[in-house]
Amino acid sequence: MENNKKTIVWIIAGVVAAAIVIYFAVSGGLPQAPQGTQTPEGTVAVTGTSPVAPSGEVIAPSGKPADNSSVPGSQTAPQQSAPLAAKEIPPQAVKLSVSASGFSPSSFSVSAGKAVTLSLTGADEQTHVFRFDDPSLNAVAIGIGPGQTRVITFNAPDKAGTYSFHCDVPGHTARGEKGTMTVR
Ligand SMILES: [Cu+2]
Repeated sequence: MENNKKTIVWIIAGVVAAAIVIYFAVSGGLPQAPQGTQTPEGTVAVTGTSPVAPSGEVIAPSGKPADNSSVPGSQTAPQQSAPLAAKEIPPQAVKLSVSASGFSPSSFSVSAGKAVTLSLTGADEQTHVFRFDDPSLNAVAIGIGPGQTRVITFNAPDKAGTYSFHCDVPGHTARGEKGTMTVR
């Protein structure tokens, strides 16, 4: 009788241990605090950027899902942050810098439809404006002054493919300030 009870205790302990191992394997590790600030609309990566709803959709100031093809900075557009310190760039951000020698890195990849937080840092004493070439991403724009960093959160296009971007300041694209975002 005693031995049976011990066996049952060990079986239960084994099942609990297995459940814990499976939980961490599935969840990808120890539970982490959400990256960003929680608001009623969703998680904000950096103050001023658009919140990401639990559904994964980026929400515009209008309260509706952000329209990437709208006018940059408008009520229906994904919002860029105010200038912030480089150490405030959220850990999940795709980090780009730009100077007269171009964007670094000049290419990056994102997952189709997923919320992307993109940071842009000016690495010289000039103004730069990140824009995509495709009108469907017209509102996904970041403008920075000399040495500034700003961040934008937007939903990647649902359609896989390569989306080119450039610096919109006259003369800057011609000298090589361009690159590509690959959507997978
Ligand atoms: Cu530029």
